[in-house]
Amino acid sequence: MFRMLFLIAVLSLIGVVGVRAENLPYTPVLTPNGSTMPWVWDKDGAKVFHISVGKCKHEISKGMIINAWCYNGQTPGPTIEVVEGDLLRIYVKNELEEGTAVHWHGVFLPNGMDGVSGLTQKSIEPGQTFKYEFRMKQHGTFMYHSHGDEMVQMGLGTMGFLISHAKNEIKADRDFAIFLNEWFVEPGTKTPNPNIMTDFNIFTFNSRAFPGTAPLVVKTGDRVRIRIGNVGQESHPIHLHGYAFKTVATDGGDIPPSAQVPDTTVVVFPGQTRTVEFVADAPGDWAFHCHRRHHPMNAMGHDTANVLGVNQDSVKDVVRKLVPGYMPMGENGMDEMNYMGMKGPENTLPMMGGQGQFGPTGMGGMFTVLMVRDNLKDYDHPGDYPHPKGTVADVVDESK
Ligand SMILES: [Cu+2]
Repeated sequence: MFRMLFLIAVLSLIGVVGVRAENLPYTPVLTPNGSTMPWVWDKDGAKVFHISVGKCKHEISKGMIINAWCYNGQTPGPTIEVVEGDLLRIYVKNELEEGTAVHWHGVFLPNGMDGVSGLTQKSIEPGQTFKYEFRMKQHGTFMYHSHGDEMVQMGLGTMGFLISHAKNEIKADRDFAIFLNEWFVEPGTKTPNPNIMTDFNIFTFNSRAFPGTAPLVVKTGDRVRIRIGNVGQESHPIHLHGYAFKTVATDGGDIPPSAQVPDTTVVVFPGQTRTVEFVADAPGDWAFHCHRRHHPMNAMGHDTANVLGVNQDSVKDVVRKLVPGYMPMGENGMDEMNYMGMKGPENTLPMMGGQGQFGPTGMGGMFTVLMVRDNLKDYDHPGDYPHPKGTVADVVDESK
């Protein structure tokens, strides 16, 4: 009996009492490197969520931990997942040292529940708990984020998904949610600088930079849905290799099939969500990344001199007298960064990282891998893709 009660308590905590996963009318959304927010039923049938806004330590990737501002100790905050028609009751406790409010981005609700400090409600002062309550009339991919001292609070990580499934949803086999963000963390320091307006140095999927981003593992033939959200400062053209997808919805609603255009890149501007779908019919390890050239990169100085094509032999000896061990770089490109293993300042990621089965990938930042495999038993990391014989580009002897 005790065991049973314990089990029910645990299941309540993860919010599946009465709605076992296999009976859900939807495929639960996966937030890679993140989590889904637990909820419980209230007596009147409302789904109850608890959010605390506070500070946390967050790992961007192995070797880099930042002082972030978080929802329930995480950035992005846990994904809130509901069904169209649900009554939501959300308690928000402010554990910061300044006021805040939580805005439910894209959601149609009573004006006083919109979560804009000063405009639609009093600010949630430190130590206070506010209750938000509204019925979810829509389905789609929405967001929640700070709407009090936004520049600082969102700049340090206070954002998350609010996903509402349609009542008669076409189930995806794999349904992923990825939040975009960019940060400026001065090399050697730990607190992101929210005052930076344009020159960011860390670019993240769900607040993780490659190689710290979890791969998206799917089975050949799976119907895949990827929901992408952005409340950052920059737009991000998110690109998938090996496939064309269709953008099926925005945070404004579903896109009619007649208006869905096949594409390989979807631009997600600040204040937007985009939901893309495709059938994973091509096995392999397919790159999924932001296509801005500096965004699948980690902490780099952008203000370095351009020495591409410049022979630095003559300056090397002069500089070495001043800076012992100085290594001229960049003459033939930056790829050598991959192989040097140079130690950067404390708490900084190498500009490029990650290892593929053929060597260093020369990637960082907003980058992960869609791993599509035949005959998977589960969705654990499937290991290297076994390329069919004769299908890998390789060196040839040109004399033959
Ligand atoms: Cu980008």
